[in-house]
Amino acid sequence: MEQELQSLETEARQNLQSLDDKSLLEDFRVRFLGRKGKFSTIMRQLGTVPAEDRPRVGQLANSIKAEIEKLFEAKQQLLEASPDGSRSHTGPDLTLPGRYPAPGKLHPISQVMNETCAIFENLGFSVAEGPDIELDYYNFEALNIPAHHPARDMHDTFYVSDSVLLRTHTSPMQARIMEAQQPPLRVIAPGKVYRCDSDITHTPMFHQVEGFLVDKNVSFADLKGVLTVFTQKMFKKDLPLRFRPSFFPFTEPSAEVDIACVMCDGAGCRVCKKTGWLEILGSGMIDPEVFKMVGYDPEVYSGFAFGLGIERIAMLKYGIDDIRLFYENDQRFLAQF
Ligand code: 2NL
Repeated sequence: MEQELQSLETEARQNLQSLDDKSLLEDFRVRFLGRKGKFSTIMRQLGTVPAEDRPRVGQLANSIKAEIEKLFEAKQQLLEASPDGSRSHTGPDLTLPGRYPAPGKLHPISQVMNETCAIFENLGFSVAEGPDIELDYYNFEALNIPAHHPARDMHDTFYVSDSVLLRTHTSPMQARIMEAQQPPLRVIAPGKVYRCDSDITHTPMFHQVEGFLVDKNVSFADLKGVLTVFTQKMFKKDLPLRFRPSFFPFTEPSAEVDIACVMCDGAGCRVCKKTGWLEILGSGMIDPEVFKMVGYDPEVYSGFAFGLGIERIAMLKYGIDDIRLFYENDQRFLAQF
């Protein structure tokens, strides 16, 4: 009888395992656990078991009945839980394709920033980073923008106190370097800059790379050469360039640099406002007043400097018309780079 009980458990277990339809549950219950079912049938023989074995066999019978009931209830719950009540999902579906972990990558601004720095590093420039929170002195005074100079209005400065501010450009780093080191110097300063301004072409924080070169006999031709190499490496090889006279307080003469429109190749379109040209950076020969401020003799040394906005370069390079897309962290946008 003990053997019969053991094999009943095995049989019940196998039956339940292959049972995959709710409507068959009741049938199972009647066949195994019902009054005229298999378990009751075996139990009817208990009277024939010798009296001294009866307690042991009775105990075994109880535990086997409990086990079958437990398995039955578990199965019942599983089938009730499955949506169509017809299939049991007892494990992962190994025939489904796997899910790949999405690999992380650099933000498009970081990519363009790294690319910009790499181009200048290949031209012999070293990279210097400075503080985002700057002294008014390095952000303005040392760059020939004294208090009440009209150029200050254009910078929409965030002030921390009267003499401390969030840098509005990365030039303060350049002033710090010139103050601390003697020419010849070739340095770029990449980093975040801040201006109180926000619309489709301005964010309150954006990225700049500024560069300068100081030595004896540096001319505007050197500036043109370096910036031509940069724009052609960043965009494409035979890209026409235009140097347009401009004004910055820290350079004289100054020029804004345009490239032939990358959308229409200079034919004129919506992006270049029918001019065929896109402005990509500002530049010039460092003003003798800046040299005097950092203690260089403008009769001995000359140099050029330039500043470019990374977001602007990235927008032109990838044809993006709203700068705010860079800072919304929408995966559908970021995954494209
Ligand atoms: C622009 C214009 C420019 C500079 C930045 C500079 C730095 C020193 C001395 C002289 Cl220390 N100049 N930087 C010069 C000309 C233009 O940036 O439109 N940037 C986005």
